Amino acid sequence: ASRTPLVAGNWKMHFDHLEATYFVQKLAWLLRDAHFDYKRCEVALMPSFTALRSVQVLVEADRLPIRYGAQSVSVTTQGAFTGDVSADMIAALGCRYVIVGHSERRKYHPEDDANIVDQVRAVLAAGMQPILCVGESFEERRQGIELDFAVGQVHDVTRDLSSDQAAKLVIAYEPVWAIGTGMVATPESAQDAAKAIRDDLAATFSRDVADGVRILYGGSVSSKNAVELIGEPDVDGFLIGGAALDADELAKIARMT
Ligand code: G2H
Repeated sequence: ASRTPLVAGNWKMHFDHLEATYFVQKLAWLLRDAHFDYKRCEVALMPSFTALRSVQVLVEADRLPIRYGAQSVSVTTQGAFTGDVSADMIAALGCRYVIVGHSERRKYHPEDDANIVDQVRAVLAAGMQPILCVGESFEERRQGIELDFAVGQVHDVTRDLSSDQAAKLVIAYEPVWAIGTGMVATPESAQDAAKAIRDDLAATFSRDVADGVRILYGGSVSSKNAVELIGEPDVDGFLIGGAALDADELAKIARMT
């Protein structure tokens, strides 16, 4: 399948708008210096809400081929929801992606499956692409049910979508035990999960849809493990936390992908 890989930096709650613009300039410079081909591999950053407008201004002014997006979204379009940000507001900032259902959101905020489906719908309705995060905790892995668990999390969302909607998804397989821990999944287990997710998409929709959806690996990705992981046929890139806070490291990973 001809899927363009995606390297996406999830900055979580790091970088104010000035740090964010400094980072984007540095990353763009590093990649330009390395003659990086953005058509071969897409690069995206997920800043905090407060930095999105500054990133947009910089990207548009310098015509940078770097994409960006948000880390979560409200399920409602507007109204009395103090502190929430709508999909239309995010789309108005030129965002292409929104991370949905990251394990940290599932843990610290009341984001259950129904809420996550609604976020996916909100993102799609606003013309953006959700990066849907799934993945088992250590407990499910210990029980040997990690594949069923991750596939189940995907299925809970996709069963309510049309084929056209599913085709716009990006899925990030992020085993919770690997997030921010330095413990990375083996290439084989990342491949097993990505393949199981893709097979489920094929069964729910079609082989065509399944072959077009990018499935990323996330969890302690660094320039030390990226090459092996991207060698797997169903791993189409990365969602990167810690290593995406260092422009040199992120540029390195993008060049390897
Ligand atoms: C997983 C990942 C980014 P890290 O949360 O989504 O973070 O690379 O720091 O494990």
